[in-house]
Amino acid sequence: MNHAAIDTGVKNVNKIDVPESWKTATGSDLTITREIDCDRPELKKFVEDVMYPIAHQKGDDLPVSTFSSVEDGTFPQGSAAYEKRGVAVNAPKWIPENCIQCNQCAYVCPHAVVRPFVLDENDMTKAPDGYKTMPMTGKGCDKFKYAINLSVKDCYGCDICANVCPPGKKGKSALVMEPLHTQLDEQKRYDWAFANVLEKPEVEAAFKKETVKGSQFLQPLLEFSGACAGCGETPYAKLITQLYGDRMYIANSTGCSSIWGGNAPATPYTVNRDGKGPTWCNSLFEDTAEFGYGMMLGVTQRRAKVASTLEKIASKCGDADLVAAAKEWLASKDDGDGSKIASKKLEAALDKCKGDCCGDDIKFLNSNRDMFVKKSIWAFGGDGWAYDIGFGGLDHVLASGEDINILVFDTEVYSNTGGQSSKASQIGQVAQFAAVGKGIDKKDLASMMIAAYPYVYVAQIAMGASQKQTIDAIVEAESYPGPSIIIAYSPCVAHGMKGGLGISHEQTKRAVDAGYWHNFRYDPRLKAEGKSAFKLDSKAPTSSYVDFINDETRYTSLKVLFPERAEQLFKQAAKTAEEKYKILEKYQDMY
Ligand SMILES: Cc1ncc(C[n+]2csc(CCOP(=O)(O)OP(=O)(O)O)c2C)c(N)n1
Ligand code: SF4
Ligand code: SF4
Ligand code: SF4
Repeated sequence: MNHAAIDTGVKNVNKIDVPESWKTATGSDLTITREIDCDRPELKKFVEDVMYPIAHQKGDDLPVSTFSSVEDGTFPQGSAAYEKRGVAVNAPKWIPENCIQCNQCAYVCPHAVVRPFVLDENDMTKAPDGYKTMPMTGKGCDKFKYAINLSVKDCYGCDICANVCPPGKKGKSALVMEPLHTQLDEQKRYDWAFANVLEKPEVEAAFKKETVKGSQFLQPLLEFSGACAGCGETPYAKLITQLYGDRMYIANSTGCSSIWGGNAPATPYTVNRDGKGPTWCNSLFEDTAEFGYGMMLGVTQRRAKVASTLEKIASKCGDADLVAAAKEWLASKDDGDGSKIASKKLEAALDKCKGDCCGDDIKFLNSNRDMFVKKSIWAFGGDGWAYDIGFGGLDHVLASGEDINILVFDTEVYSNTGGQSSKASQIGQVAQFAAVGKGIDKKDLASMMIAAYPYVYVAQIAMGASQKQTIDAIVEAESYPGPSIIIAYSPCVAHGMKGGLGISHEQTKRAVDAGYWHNFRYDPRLKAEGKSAFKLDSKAPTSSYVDFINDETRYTSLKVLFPERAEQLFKQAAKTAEEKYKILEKYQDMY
């Protein structure tokens, strides 16, 4: 087939005359002095002075003095929003009359391009021309209008949102892909909504933020990354930032997630209206869990000092308001949302306090306000990190019993370096260093952790198979006051899905239906309640394992090169998966 394509190409070469003037063409002046409209001075300076020149291949010309505000390597968050690459061929168009307001499009978009907005009457009077809305559904929300807006210049045209959008009213989809140039006006509408439409408390009351729909009314604090179109890693990270991004620390392993997460000079992690967003850093490929552990220890020590100072204040301070605020903070300091409310009150009391009786303590508290809100500490990385190179550290950190969350993007290969086999690769899978198909089974990291450490929260998730189980696991892991690990099935270009990554959610569902991947959760808290700690979320397989893998070139390429070995390995893989499901069923009684 490839030879025929090449031959056809050669036969159909057409001569195109280019203008004479091109012979003497000179480069245009790429010394960029483009001004951006941005109310964050540090970001404006960075984008104009650093990001744009680098993006225009002028980085080498920048004098050292340009970096005077970022000499320690800290880049301001949110610069990716100023790239506006406009690379999609087709971008989605929203058709309100078919929309059922499920928010799934926003949930799955790998690039955070799709957002639902909720408008009140006042917003509506200011909406720009052509702004489309529909009456909002939901308890207490009938006074609002609902809109889906798209930052189309950041879209990659992956199709995932349109494929996931359910056939709504009249059986028609509410998102259709149209040529990008026909959708560019939508950018103005998105920008207007982003800047002007505020969150509505009634919406949060009607739709809990820990649900698929409710989570999508929250601002993603990871947006417009440069991951491949349709990347299966980013939607998990985006969702976590929607839930916890304003109080989150991320230690990121080297791999795709450190590249789409921090592809200098642009930074896709961003901040909310209060200037709060994830603190993110990449150390090395091999030490991410330890790096996150260090972040956790630093935060724990600093917060412990804040707590002991407030205990002192609560017992001896003469400012009654401050004493009340200190007591409230001490009671809720370990509760994410509760600590936010208590911290606001504490800051207000500190603003009013003159420090007459507890001067040094007040000074200390004022200089440690960033520690008031409880932090959500995460280590992110791929399977190459978690299963192989960083496993020793990951094991050590989970064994510590400390409150830290680990998210593994399981693409079943080292994606960022071209697809080398890892211990997460499956039997029969072709990858670099497994050119004849991997001969042995995938390492069962989740079972190892469950068996070794009864006090660790462990989950396997696959967003395409269950959006609900994904968010449930994330919420449980984050709220568990001990170590947690979530292993997330992440479709990747390296899988060679025959329909492309646009169908990755359907394909992931097939992976679970065929027993290729299993979703489950092990929550130590349930044991304490006298229940089984292990919940097998995947049903028994209902379709053929081999049919599923036959739709991905990481497997079918083995059939082309080594058909007999392929047949033998695929059979072995299917049998192993079947046995694995039976073992998982037993876990429900064992744990
Ligand atoms: C010690 C070390 N070895 C090798 C590398 C090169 N390297 C960078 S990322 C990477 C692969 C990462 O794979 P994985 O952890 O699975 O993450 P993914 O890219 O799949 O998200 C490798 C081998 C490195 N940075 N450090
Ligand atoms: S096509 Fe892909 S990148 Fe574009 S909005 Fe839809 S899901 Fe997002
Ligand atoms: S997925 Fe489709 S139906 Fe659901 S909110 Fe998005 S556009 Fe509307
Ligand atoms: S190579 Fe795979 S994991 Fe990496 S950005 Fe692309 S799709 Fe995502």
